[in-house]
Amino acid sequence: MDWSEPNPERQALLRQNADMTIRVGAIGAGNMGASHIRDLSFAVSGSEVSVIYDFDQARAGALAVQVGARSVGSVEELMAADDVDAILIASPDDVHAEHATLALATGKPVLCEKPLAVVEADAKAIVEAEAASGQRRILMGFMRRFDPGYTALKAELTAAGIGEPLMIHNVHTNTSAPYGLATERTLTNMVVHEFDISRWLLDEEFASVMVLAGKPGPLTTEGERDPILVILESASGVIVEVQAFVNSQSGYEVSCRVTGSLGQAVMGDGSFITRTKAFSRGTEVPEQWLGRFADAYRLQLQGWIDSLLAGGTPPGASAWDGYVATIISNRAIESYRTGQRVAIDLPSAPALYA
Ligand code: ISE
Repeated sequence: MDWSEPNPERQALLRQNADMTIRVGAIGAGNMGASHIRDLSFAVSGSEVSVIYDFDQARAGALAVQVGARSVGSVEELMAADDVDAILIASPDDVHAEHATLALATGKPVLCEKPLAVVEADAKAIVEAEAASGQRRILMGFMRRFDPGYTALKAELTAAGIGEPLMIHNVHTNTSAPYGLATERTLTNMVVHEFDISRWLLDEEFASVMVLAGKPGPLTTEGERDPILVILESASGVIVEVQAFVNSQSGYEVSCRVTGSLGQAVMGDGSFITRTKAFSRGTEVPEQWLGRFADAYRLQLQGWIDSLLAGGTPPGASAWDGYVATIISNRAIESYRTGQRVAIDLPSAPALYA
């Protein structure tokens, strides 16, 4: 069932549970965590945020006051709380795996921000633990799968649209390095989105990856490379390129051009207004991603809450998808380090993810 669009079946299930509210415990009150917490409190129906943890306790406390939650002093306390039905993980990338492992052990449903893990072995352990539990509890925060732009693009990849996809070119820029620039982090934090969304668009796996790091931009940290070009080849031979530039200074942009067997489809940068003024014409470019993907984040959260109220499997990317994205990013790091094209061999998926 597609939980991201209103439909009668979904509405009937929701009516049955109309008096229920999912109380979310949120780990992380930074940029992303605060955005999710506000959405779950004010923009999504059927949810509230009951408990917040952040390593910066003042930040957690201030946000808790705004949304009518309470803040706690540890992750363990949050996870065990009786007034937490579901857990949101929006902590720093390096501790996602640790928090997802703890959250799985509680048996509560989890929305985990990307990446599932920075290191492949950690992602593998989470998938094994979830598979052993026999139930899909983790929804991965690959929100682009809910973005109206990407869903419209996927709809083009049919005989009625541009036909079979043959080549994809992505551009992904950030204005400046959000947490200091390390090229390997560009792969695990930023290009990980393209690893996931391209698998989803193509509906097939990747067979190899190659990272090319050319001339560094003027703000690139000594010893690091930015921008980079990542070239993936799918099992059937589709070439997917990702041009990633963390320190672009030009603003935040995500675009995707698919060359198909019958035509081309381009998802632009999300700017819908062209202003003409003072004898020039142009569009505004956001500084950051929260605005560009606001709908995607909200639809993802609503889909998650609806699936919990209806007792169904969460929509969107699974822990398995998170694991595959981590494997690809780890092979991309190997390619960056060695300068070689690196093969991607995926293990077979446990039955839970079939
Ligand atoms: C950030 O962490 C995100 O997840 C954004 O969606 C992405 O576009 C950006 O490049 C990342 O730094």
